[in-house]
Amino acid sequence: MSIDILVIGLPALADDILTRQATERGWTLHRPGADGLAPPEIAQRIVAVAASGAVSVDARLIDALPALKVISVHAVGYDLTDVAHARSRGVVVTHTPDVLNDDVADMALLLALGTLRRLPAMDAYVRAGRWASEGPPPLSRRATGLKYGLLGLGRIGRAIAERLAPLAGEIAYHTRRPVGDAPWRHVPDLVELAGQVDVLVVIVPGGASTRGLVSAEVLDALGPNGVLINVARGEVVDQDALIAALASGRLGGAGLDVFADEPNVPQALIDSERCVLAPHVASATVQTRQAMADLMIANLEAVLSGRPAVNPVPD
Ligand code: NAP
Ligand code: 8YV
Repeated sequence: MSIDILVIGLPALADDILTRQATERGWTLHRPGADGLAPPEIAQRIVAVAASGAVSVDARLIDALPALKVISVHAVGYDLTDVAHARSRGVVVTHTPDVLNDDVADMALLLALGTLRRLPAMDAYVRAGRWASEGPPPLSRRATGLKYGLLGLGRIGRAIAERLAPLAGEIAYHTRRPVGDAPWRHVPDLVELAGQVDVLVVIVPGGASTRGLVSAEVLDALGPNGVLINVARGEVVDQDALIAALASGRLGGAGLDVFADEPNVPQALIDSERCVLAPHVASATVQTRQAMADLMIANLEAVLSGRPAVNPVPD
């Protein structure tokens, strides 16, 4: 009996890996139609969905698949999957945690150092011949010895803190609950943390509970010499407030891998010399995307074989 899987929006490498392995496993892959749903003639047979973390797996899609057993998300962030509704239908939701911690933490460090030392602007300065014609560029800012704050200290947040520890003057963090074994200072209030640090790194899940968490008030507390780094989800930051703070000089700079309406980035951010921008690539290395694809497939294999999922999303 064929096992029919709906594949939605996977990054190219993951799609290639799944396609190659499907044949060996007796899986038949299907793609959604223009309406975003499974083709009607096979919807009744779909037992699994394999989806990027960047696509919505909502109640409408789930309810159109009466035989669905598992939604395997190719991401650690599953904020675009209606987990509550899936569970109400007895559908298991899985994700791909841990294998991407190092890459995302590396990107957070890269964005912090690149923003403070204005690396993209320096690169452009040399390429434009301005060094020869104008002499040395303006001075930038030392990264070592600064006070770094983290919004979020989970799997990736800890990896970021460990990378910052050798160069930071101090590390503090804000989470809803202190992390028992963390050697860094917990600050119960985000605005208070922002007021105490030079660089604030955002690494919390997306979704309703964190939407707009980095508000105009937080950005003002971070201040005109403050730098915001976001490798979480664009929606966690009030993007209009961020643009206004940068334009008015009330915020010193921003390093952003994620945006409110991807892949659309506001021109104000593109034009800002105090921003370093990346197209949601924190996990986008060959090695990590291979590991994520392997984990996505292992989760499919486990649930479709009647075994417990490898990485079910937490309750
Ligand atoms: P995790 O291990 O679940 O950690 C999440 C952290 O966020 C925890 O410390 C949690 O602490 C904190 N948190 C959650 N809600 C909060 C709130 N309202 N206020 C303050 N802190 C809050 O997750 P992870 O593996 O580190 O991944 C984090 C997120 O990074 C993912 O969900 C995803 O959105 C994003 N991500 C982005 C990329 C990229 O390509 N840019 C790649 C991977 C992941 P408490 O629960 O105690 O508050
Ligand atoms: C990518 C991510 O968006 O893991 C996440 O939460 O945001 C990134 O790894 C994901 O890989 C897209 O499928």
